[in-house]
Amino acid sequence: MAKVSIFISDLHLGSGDELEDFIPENEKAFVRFLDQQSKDFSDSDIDLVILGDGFDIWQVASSAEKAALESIGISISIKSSVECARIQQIAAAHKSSFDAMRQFLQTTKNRKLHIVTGNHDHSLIDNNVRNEVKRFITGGDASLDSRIQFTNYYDNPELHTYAEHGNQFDVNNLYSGFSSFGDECPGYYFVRLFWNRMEHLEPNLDIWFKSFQLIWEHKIWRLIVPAYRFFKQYRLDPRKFKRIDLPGIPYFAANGTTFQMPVTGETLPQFPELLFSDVSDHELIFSRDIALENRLRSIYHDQGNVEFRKAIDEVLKDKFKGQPPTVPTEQMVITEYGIVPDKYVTAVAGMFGPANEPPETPLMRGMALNPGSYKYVLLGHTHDDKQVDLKDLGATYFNTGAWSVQRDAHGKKASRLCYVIIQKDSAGAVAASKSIWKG
Ligand SMILES: [Mn+2]
Repeated sequence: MAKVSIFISDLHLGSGDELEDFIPENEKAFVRFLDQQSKDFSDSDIDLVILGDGFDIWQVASSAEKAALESIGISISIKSSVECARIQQIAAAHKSSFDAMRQFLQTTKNRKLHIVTGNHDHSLIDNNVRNEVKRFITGGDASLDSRIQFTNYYDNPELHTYAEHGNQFDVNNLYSGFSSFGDECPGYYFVRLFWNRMEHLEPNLDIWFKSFQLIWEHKIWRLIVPAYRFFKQYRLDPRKFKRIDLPGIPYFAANGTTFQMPVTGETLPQFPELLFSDVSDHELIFSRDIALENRLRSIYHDQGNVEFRKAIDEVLKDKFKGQPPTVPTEQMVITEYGIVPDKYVTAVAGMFGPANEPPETPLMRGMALNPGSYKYVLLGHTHDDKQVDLKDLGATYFNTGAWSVQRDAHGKKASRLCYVIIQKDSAGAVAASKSIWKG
């Protein structure tokens, strides 16, 4: 029988409130997508793989948490019962998706659903949380129980394919013990203490990687002071947890003492150090990134942005203890152009090596992928779909992008509903393709 694996990732099903990223138009497209795959591959064995962040448990938050005046008012402990209740909220908001997954499985017995653990749904490590997800997908049809599998990676030597979510190659979302429930990564605390409160103020800040670009483009100046305040609270929160920060720079050292908190992470694109680190520079006011510095200088001196200027002046006054520097009017010359290599491509290349040996890149599977045996490696997580041929290794890296809402540089909806299909025909030939679902 012909075999096929269908990969999608990063749906980010939420509780249907203002933090929701799986918007109704994407959900309708998902239902139609499953129906079409069901028909297209009616005679095949199908593995449907949700490659991480299928559920956005991090972004299921109570009204009190979203509107909290102080970060300390937001619980950061992970409890199985609370995580299960969050799954119930997600299932209630996305009945059509759960029904569609059930129908997909019920059509023939030759279908499995593999739910790979990501970072936003890392609590899927816990059996109670898994059972809760399973309960809503099966809808009581016990014959489906064994065909829903939870896993930290998808390994299918027959299709020469290996896949995992990819957050372990992103230092802001890296888990020191991925398999243990409750041991959260820096991104978790950032989302619960900072990000959920920002998105509560402006629901259109859907994708936090690009959110500050959106603020500059859309002139959402009312977010500047809350961003500064929330981030400062998050950094100074006395509880012990791993934080996102700029490497090597202590943040808001209290009373002149060095702040002893575990610090990790890397610069977030378009996030100016003025708001997000303790850098106090009289020349580079906003950022050490010259392009961003120039951009924000010109916004500051543009007469049309009085509100931006007022917000920045307030932040500068607080940060420089009442003696704020003057924001220069001239633009700085950009002298260095660096091409940043894609760290995920580097990570994938490092997964390969002699069979049964640990590779350079620690992957969920443990042992290296033997070149020749493995031809396709898939990751999600970045929300940026990609196909890169690793010619030396005779392999291809796919990124499955995202099914949650995405926005372009101008803030317009620009979702790319990416899926990857890897199939083996009845003659034994394996082929892979990446597509964007338009239906
Ligand atoms: Mn992720």
